[in-house]
Amino acid sequence: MTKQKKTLGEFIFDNQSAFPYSTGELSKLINAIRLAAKITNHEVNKAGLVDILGDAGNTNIQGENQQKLDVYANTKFIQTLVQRGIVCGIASEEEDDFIAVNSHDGKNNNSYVVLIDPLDGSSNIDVNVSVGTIFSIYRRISPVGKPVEMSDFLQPGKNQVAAGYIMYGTSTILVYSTGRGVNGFTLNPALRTFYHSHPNMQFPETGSIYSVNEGNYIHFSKGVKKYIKYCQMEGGDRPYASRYIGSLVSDFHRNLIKGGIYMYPRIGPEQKGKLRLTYECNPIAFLTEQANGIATTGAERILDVQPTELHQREAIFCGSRKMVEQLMEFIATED
Ligand code: P6P
Repeated sequence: MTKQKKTLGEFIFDNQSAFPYSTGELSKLINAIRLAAKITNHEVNKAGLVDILGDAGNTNIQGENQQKLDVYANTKFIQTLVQRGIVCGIASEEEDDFIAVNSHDGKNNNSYVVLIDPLDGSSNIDVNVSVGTIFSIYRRISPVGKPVEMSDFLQPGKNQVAAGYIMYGTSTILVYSTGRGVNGFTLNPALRTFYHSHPNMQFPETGSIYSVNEGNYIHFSKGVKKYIKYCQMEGGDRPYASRYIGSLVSDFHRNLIKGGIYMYPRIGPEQKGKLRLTYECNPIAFLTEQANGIATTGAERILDVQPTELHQREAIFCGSRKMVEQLMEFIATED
């Protein structure tokens, strides 16, 4: 008889004692994210239906005012985290400023802050492409009991205590790390339970998939252009494939399993990246390194970057170790 896979709840409980601050607060936080993921998944999966019904007088299937799904996801993740009184602050792509969360007793004894991209790639919803939620967790650095401060959210990514994503795709999977490897949990929709489907996820040391929006090619640096031509078999017989979904979580998840590199270089006149450092690049970089890959801005390790603004953008190149190292060789010689 095949051994039944552990549920996410059992996994969290079994690993709680191994975590240095095993007060159970982090476990409660991951459990809150699990619940918010189920709520969001339920709504995202009806997106097509809701859109159709939404045309009938602008109401959705429950008769509520139809909300944009990314606003819906934002609301549900914030509500779930606030109601459980387990964080002292939340930052989100959908919120201009961070949200201070005071404990019910008015003091603020919680230790963690969470940064989220509630529904990354949401523009893909209406074409039925997978989208995802990305989350990043830090211990606060301001004094416990005092109001949370911006400095709590502007920590370098290497300070993260946990990070992960939920991908709402052909199946819904929650992938996360608390600094002891990467594990994936697939939702059984009938039982509304996440099961441990992907233990100890690791990037293959190399791969043959490169993910980049080649529509921006003319804006790339010489080194990045050289690497793309290298992938396209210039002077070689490498069987590379270009795979770009336009949904970070989906491209990253595929590359994590099959091997590959995801690139969003600096583009445009201000030569900024597109992705946000604090709630996209940092959690993805944390997972990358935990899965034995490399995540860089092209100039430095993503997790070493000192954020200065909550929504600042950064370039990101992440994935299989040998592929990123090859890219870095071109950047070193050509840029
Ligand atoms: P472009 C989605 O908007 C997103 O933030 C990522 O999920 C995705 O990888 C990227 O931007 C796509 O950007 O400019 O290629 O459409």
